[in-house]
Amino acid sequence: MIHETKSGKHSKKILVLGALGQIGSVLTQRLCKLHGKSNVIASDIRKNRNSNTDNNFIILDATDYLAVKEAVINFSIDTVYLMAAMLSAEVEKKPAIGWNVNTKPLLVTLDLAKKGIIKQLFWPSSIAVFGPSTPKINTPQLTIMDPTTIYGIAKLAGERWCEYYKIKFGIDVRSLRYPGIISWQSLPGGGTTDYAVHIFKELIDKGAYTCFLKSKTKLPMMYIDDAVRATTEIMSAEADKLTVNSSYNLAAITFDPNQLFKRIKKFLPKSKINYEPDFRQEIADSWPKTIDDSQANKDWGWKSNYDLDMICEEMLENIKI
Ligand code: AKB
Repeated sequence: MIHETKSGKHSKKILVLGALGQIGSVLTQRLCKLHGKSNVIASDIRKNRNSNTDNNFIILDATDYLAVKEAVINFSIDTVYLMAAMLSAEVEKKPAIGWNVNTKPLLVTLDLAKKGIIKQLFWPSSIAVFGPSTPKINTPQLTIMDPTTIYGIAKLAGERWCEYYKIKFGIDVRSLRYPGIISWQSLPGGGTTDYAVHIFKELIDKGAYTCFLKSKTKLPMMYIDDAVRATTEIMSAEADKLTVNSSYNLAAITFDPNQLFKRIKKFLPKSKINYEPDFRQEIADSWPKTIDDSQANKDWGWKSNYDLDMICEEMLENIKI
């Protein structure tokens, strides 16, 4: 259902599933600004102690078909951002739960979209869809995909489901392959790229950080503001401009732990780091180092804004987590 705003413009009625997560929390705030607070329903499986739930917040299990359907109908939702997820390292520890969390809500929402109950759907994919045989530098949009994590396998399967439903049933589902996301609003949990957030907090609090990846492990990364803007931009792009039916490559910057540490040290000169790589090293080694996102640029004008210095400044200024 389309809703009339005060300005007379038609507004979307949005449900965010997983609204308290690393991306979901910032995205929800942005959607409230863009579409009006009353048009955004934030939901998550539980309330967090520190989370900002002053939006219209409901407890909702994204894997529960009937509960999601009921929420969509009761709140006259037309657009769903499905941000509920478990990240790579956590899923390796709990593969069955991780598989369920990362695949079931997508099937739930795709089915509701097929039935015309949801009109537009966003679903996040990841650079984890790539694997050891994928070209690591400037990884193309379409290339070898042989993920070696359950998380990556779930994301790749999800991309295929999105493409299938889009082609077969004409549903409007849009998706991005997020790189590692750097944010100060909430601590990420269970990801392989999370060191790039934890390092800030630890160096501020303790002046020292033990990194779980090797110093020269380059990975594609992105600041939260870029990630959220990419998400809202792809959702407002004209449908006939979108040539990728699965999920778009998305890129901003690439760095390794040593390069990030050196930049932070400029601001916090007494900082120290040491390296104790664990099982996450193997995951990181299987992922690309740089991503070719030229298709996103061509189709809907994507361009990142934040370089490493800008990210460091924003993180050090804002970090309270
Ligand atoms: C993770 O590290 O698992 C995520 C991702 C790259 O999808 N940040």
